[in-house]
Amino acid sequence: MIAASHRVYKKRQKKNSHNRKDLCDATALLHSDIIFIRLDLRSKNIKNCITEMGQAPLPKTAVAVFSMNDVTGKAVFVDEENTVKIYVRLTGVPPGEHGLHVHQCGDISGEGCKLAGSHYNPGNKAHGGAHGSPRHPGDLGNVVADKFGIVRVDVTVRYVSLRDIVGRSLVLHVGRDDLGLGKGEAKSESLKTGNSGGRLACAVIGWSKC
Ligand SMILES: [Cu+2]
Ligand SMILES: [Zn+2]
Repeated sequence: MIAASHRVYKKRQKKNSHNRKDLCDATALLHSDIIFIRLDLRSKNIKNCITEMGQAPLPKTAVAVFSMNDVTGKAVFVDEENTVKIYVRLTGVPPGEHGLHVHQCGDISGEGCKLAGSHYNPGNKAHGGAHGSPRHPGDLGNVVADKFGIVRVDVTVRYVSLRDIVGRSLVLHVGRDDLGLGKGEAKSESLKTGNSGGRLACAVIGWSKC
């Protein structure tokens, strides 16, 4: 099989023409009946663009599967236009309200989910609920377990995408989240964590329906 190579285009960039930075060399390779065009791209942006085009689109759904301290079930995250819908379905949860947050890290090993880190809070804002401002993008408010220990709650949050939270963790707390509204001595911690107490169970958020 014979291959022939011809340099068909070569133009040095002009000092006052930044467009030409990106396409400095092009080489056509004649291989059997196929012509391959090789471009030496010198712009990082164009390289990144082509790299992204070559990747499969990200899934629109993620899941956090719980199996810890009698808490089992899952939360399903669905990416929609500018919002993420979260369908929380759990059993084995002590009756009552429990704070629910996306935490910074996806490490759920060790005692009490501590390696999950703090609330996902890239903008360094004060803690809040699932809606309004201020809030951490990881703040999902409270979920309620009924007398049978079943949680069946749907939460919709804005200003966060699955790309931001996959690989992090979802943490269910022992107590109720005060949503940043704590007063007096409770105020300081309220603005950080919502005073929702220890971590009852946690699960890694991962892509699903891939
Ligand atoms: Cu939390
Ligand atoms: Zn928070």
